[in-house]
Amino acid sequence: MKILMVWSRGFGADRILPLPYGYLINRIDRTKHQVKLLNCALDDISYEDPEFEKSLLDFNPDVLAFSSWSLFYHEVRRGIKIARKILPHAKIIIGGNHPSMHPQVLREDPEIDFAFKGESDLAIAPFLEELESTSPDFSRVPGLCYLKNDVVIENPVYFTPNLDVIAPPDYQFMEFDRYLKAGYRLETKSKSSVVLLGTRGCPYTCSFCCVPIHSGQKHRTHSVDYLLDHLDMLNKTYGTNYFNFGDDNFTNDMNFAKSFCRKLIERKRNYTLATPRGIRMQRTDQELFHLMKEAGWEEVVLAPESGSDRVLAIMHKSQSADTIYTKVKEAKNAGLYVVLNVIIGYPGETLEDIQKTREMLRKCRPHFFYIFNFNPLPGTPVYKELVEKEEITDRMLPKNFGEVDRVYTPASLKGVNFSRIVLAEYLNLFLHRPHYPIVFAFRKLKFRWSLYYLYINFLYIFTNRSDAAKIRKYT
Ligand code: B12
Ligand code: SF4
Repeated sequence: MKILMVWSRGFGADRILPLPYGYLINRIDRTKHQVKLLNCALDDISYEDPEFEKSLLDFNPDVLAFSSWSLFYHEVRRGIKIARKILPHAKIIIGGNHPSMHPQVLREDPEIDFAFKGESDLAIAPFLEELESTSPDFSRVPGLCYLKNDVVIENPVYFTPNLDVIAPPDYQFMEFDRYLKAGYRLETKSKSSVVLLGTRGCPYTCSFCCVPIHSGQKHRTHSVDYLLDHLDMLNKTYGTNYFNFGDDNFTNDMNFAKSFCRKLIERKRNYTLATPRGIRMQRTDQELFHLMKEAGWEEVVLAPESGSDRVLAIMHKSQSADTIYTKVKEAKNAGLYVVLNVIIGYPGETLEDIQKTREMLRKCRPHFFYIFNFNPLPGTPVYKELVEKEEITDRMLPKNFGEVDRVYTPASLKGVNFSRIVLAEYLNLFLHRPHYPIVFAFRKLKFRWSLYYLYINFLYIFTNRSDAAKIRKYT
């Protein structure tokens, strides 16, 4: 069969790699199937471009694959509609975070033939076998979703307990060298950075998060040797020396994290490590921070989410606001640069709660922080709750978390100028510790983006449009 894997332009070539396809290709027998990647992000192709149509017609695939996070589904959905018109007989399949959390896409967008839930590494080969079979039995494909009599059938997902059976992604197929040439860099000015996963899954149940469902509640780790060899392979092949662990909860198994650091120190590599998606505060201690520093971490991202215990309880964060003070101190003691992530505008949050978050940021004095808008992500517990209460529609899609317009604002915070709050906190940090944000900006070469961000916030303060929440719908 001919399979065309489509990677949407919206993912961008500067920060996000087509990791799903890098993993899936390892599981497809290429002596039997002809597989091609249509990388619209790297080649800057929009679905409306004639080049997209030409690529589809030239290759004429039997299977057309799409991958999507909810954030990017606006665009992916357009691509699917256009592709269906160009290739009426191809099977259209979709995987990734969005269909995984919201398999109802099958009913909402009937152009899609099959959707995949959870991780599909071990599902893709059996799926292709069934697709080729004269009497297919799709019920045996883990995580596969399809329509039967207008009802969405969802096969149980299989999360492999032994992550090492999953080989590192195929970087050649992902065209990693072209990414590097196109300026891909993640969290660093170094041109040779990469994102990789050392663990999958998370045992916590924060109500805004899709990870426990999408990646499973059992935290699974690769072996330390597998990971170190993965780093060395990337360093040897691509000169990569800045490694971002994109894990959801890298340090959940602290013994694993410590042993990873120790072995890396023993190997005497000069790598820089990072965990840009944040590490869970309770899954750290002073020894771990010291080991991370020695192994090559320069900064740690921690996600207290809120300085209000009331909001933390609503979020099911299983953490108290006090923890953050100790953890910031420990990380700073180890010589690490500390970045905090917080969310504002959570359902049930009041101005008083936001005030507590602001106080926490001022007292902790991290080197930098990000204040994100709350975005209800499809399929998460909080999203379902808001749909039930009819506060949002079931077809609502999130926006980029840093955008000024909000997709949802709780009744308790209607009329609040969020941009003013965000800007005030950045100004406060700047006034009290001017070197913190400046060093941060220069380390990451994101200075023009910081200026742009401040400019947008400034604009919104004076036009007072920050509470103009717009609900985006599919159509
Ligand atoms: C690592 C990571 C990143 C990396 C980039 C990863 C990359 N690919 O290069 C970085 C750190 C850059 C990043 C950034 C962001 N991220 Co992020 N990220 C992740 C994370 C942890 C893993 C994503 C990943 O690549 N996994 C590896 C691949 C192999 O797994 P996968 O995509 O799930 O694919 C598997 C299956 O889904 C399936 N599959 C996928 N596609 C397809 C297609 C077909 C046809 C088939 C059959 C199967 C299939 O098979 C794959 C193999 O098993 C996820 C959380 C998670 N656990 O999923 C969040 C996540 C995707 N990120 C998220 C967000 C919000 C962001 C940011 C906006 C954060 C921010 N506030 O700035 C930014 C946006 C980036 C930007 N535009 O600048 C959200 C998305 C929410 C949503 N529902 O849309 C997630 C889900 C986290 C969360 N807890 O909510 N992220
Ligand atoms: S927010 Fe972090 S700790 Fe909470 S469930 Fe998601 S990955 Fe786990």
